[in-house]
Amino acid sequence: MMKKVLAGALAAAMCIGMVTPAFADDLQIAFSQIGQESDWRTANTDSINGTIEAHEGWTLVYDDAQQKQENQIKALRNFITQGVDYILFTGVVSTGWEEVLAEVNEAEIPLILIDRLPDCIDDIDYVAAFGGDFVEEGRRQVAWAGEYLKSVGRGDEEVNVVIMEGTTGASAQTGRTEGNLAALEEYPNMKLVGQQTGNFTRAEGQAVMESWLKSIDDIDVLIAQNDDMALGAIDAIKAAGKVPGEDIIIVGCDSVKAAFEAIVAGEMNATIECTPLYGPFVEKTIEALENGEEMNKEIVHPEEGVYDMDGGIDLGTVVSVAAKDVIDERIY
Ligand code: GYE
Repeated sequence: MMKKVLAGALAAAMCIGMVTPAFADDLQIAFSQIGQESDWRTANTDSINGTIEAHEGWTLVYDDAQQKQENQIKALRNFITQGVDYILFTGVVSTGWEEVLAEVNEAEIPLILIDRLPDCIDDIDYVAAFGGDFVEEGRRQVAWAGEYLKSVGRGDEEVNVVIMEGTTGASAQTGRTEGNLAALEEYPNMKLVGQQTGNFTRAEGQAVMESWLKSIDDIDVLIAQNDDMALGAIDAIKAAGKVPGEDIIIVGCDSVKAAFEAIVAGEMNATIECTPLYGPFVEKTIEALENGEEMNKEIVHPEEGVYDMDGGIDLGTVVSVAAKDVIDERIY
């Protein structure tokens, strides 16, 4: 009798929405985000947080570390104390995570690695990993410039190249730098004359370009490891009375809408795609794990394009597409 009454009360509560029907999979999903340095990062946060918040029965536990490793370590320890069900993690830099990630493992909280992967990846347990192929992105940046120069008859001309790097020690910076430098070997006409961090932000990109324009004669090509720095540099180039996209060839990375706009305006030449839209991957992964599926530890790289003024530059692994043809579809 008592059981019946309870069942009745429960059914009534469910009808009026007091109890979510999916109480069996009420999950707390924690995300330790790096900060908010770029358009890419904003889109990444929106994609992941939006997906989790929209999912029935899932609760988001979010922390923005404001670019500080110690804040990320604190956040991870808080997630453990709270007993969350999943942890999503990207590291502002790649070193120094052994201890805290071992604590996550000891607490047996499934760890999903996204974006910037930690150096200790082979020594920790994780259930899935997803992010850009940074070395390939860096290779594509330089290859685009090299192939473009060939296409306009400047393949044998000696050109001065500067590399504006992302946050020092971030896997997105070390990987892209590795790819940039390896590809430069393939284009002997491209001479590296400057290499400095702009920390993945517009403001620092502008400041670094300002100082380069004062100290280096004749910069022909700027490789900026993200679009925000390229956009900051464009402001500096204009302020110095030069024409971005013509006097200086500019290749960014990420493929955010603001970069497409700069390309369409003729002020930037190309951007290598690195998608920030991780929400669907996170959702699929957690759903699969909840269904008892085994995941493998393979690092999943999304398929990504290259966008420029006219399209048609062949980079071996990908052929570029004109930014004007895709700009309307870009949501970030
Ligand atoms: O390219 C940059 C961001 O880690 C892939 O970080 C990410 C990079 C992205 O701030 O814009």
